[in-house]
Amino acid sequence: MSVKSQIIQINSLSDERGSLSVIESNKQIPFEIRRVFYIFSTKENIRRGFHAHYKTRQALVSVSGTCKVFLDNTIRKEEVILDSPNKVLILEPNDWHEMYDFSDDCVLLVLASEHYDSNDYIRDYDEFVSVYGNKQYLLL
Ligand code: T46
Repeated sequence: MSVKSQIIQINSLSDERGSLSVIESNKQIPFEIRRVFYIFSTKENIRRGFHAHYKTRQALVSVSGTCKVFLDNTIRKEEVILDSPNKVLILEPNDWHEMYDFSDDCVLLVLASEHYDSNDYIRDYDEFVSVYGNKQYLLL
């Protein structure tokens, strides 16, 4: 697990027809993909997320439009702007995250390392700090 967010730039295959981008397990992103979901038609001024995970790693890419992601791993807080279908943000389990400022046309694609399990979520910030806050020295 890292203390800095990992942003991966992938290459598009572009020709006279347009562009195609590829993300494969353990190639462009550092984990096996077990689940794919996407967030779209997000209403104005909505903020989503507000959680970290115990196990799940995720890759976020705005395949259309833009949005912002706030990250907090208890020792650094950071805002990342997802504004390109070739910019992939890797979220580690210890990254508390919130997504906001979705453009009307934003489609946020998420590739996850685990199947859906509601027990893998840490939705209480104090619990998040107690789970990860005193372990950060291990991540440096
Ligand atoms: C995350 C961010 C980036 C399912 O039934 N299966 C699923 O795979 C997912 C992702 C969600 N759900 C259900 C659970 C809720 O009843 O869909 C509903 C909305 O999910 P949630 O409120 O968790 O959505 P976000 O946008 O707050 O968070 C989601 C992911 O859940 C989360 O893992 O990291 O996107």
